[in-house]
Amino acid sequence: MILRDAVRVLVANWDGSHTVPSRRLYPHQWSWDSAFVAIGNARWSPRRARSELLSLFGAQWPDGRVPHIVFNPVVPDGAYFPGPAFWGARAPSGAATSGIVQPPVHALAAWKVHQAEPDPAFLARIYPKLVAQQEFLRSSRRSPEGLISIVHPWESGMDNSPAWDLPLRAVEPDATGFVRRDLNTVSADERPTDRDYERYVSLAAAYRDSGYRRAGAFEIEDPLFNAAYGMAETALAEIAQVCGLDPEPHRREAAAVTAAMVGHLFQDGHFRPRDLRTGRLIRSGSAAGLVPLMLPGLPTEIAEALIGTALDRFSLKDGVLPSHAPATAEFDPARYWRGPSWINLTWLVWQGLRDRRPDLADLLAEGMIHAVAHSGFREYFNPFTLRGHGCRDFSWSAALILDVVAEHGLDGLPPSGREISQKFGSLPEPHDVGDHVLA
Ligand code: 9WN
Repeated sequence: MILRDAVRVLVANWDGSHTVPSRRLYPHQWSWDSAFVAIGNARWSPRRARSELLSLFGAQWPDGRVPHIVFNPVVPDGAYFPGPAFWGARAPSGAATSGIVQPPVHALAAWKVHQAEPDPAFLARIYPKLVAQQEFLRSSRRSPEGLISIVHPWESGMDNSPAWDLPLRAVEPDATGFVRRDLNTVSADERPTDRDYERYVSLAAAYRDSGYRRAGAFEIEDPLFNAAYGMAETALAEIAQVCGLDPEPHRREAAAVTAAMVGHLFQDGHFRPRDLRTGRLIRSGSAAGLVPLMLPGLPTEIAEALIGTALDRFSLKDGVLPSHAPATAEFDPARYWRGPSWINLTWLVWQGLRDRRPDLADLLAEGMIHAVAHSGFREYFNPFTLRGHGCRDFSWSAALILDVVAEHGLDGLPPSGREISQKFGSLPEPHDVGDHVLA
């Protein structure tokens, strides 16, 4: 049932060569969404998975950047804000795109697609594009400490994280009266505030006006983004080997960024973002700080400290990962990236736990399956009640569940899974819970 429904969502969101994250809320192609979708599609249609990645990289810029949105020309400009007219950018392919990026999880996706159905020709085709993506980040975004920076909260993928509250205060809001489209689909109390949007728009406009070259008031070294960059090098080493190329430069780069993260971002049992404007670490409770668990070269004592943090501050034993530590003042269980559980973030941490702590990885796998069984393929979930929030039929929630089930199984959940069921078993069925999503 879950598997069939997941495939149904992915088929409904398929646009001929790629998948939209959500028909109404996000009706174009998004960068890291496509990587997650490819990972899931690899489990039932490797052909679609390859097409998903190749279509995204078809809109790669000459400098190697992979834009965070590739706009579908047949979707009206007003369907999403900010649309193509705002960004004013085009890839050499002719596609209208945004000019910012998202976490580079694509090399990992390409490697997983190949593992699901070996296809050296696909790897040979995508490898140079993936390398160019990394080179853009190295040449345009790397600090002397060896860490990659982001220039907009949208680049983090966790746009409305409380971690960005402080750095965003330095951004002058744009009050020119643009029209938000997201509130046509999702209730305002589950989305960023208007003030947040005014700052997002002002920052994006300033970056656009510099020809997409100069960072504005927001410049951050984010642990999730850097972990994705390091994982990409690890995956590129595997891909290079299949392509008969030298994997060593990729291994060295993965080791270097891992060491830089440990040296500069690790503090008090957690990886923190660093604000390049102040030079200070941001003491936030974002679950982004757990994602470096994915890095195979992370020293054991650091990984153990991180797992301790996940257990103490994120209650990982409950099998559900909140996007922000529940004990913090800014935690909100229903608002976009400020506390709800997201399947992609949980999946990334699950990847990092599978070898290190299979018992905890199993709990997270069961928690993800339980969330979608309870509330459907929603965009995010209340981490205590599993009530669904944001849009419905969200592509990466469906796709990554296919990957989790393929690895973990579905039936015969061990006792920990039954405990989760007992905990949430008395809640009403998904469609009776009075969702905040407008019809
Ligand atoms: C802005 C598509 C994207 C995700 C992001 C998520 C959200 C966009 C928005 O949706 O961001 O890029 O309009 O809110 O934060 O991670 O890629 O699903």
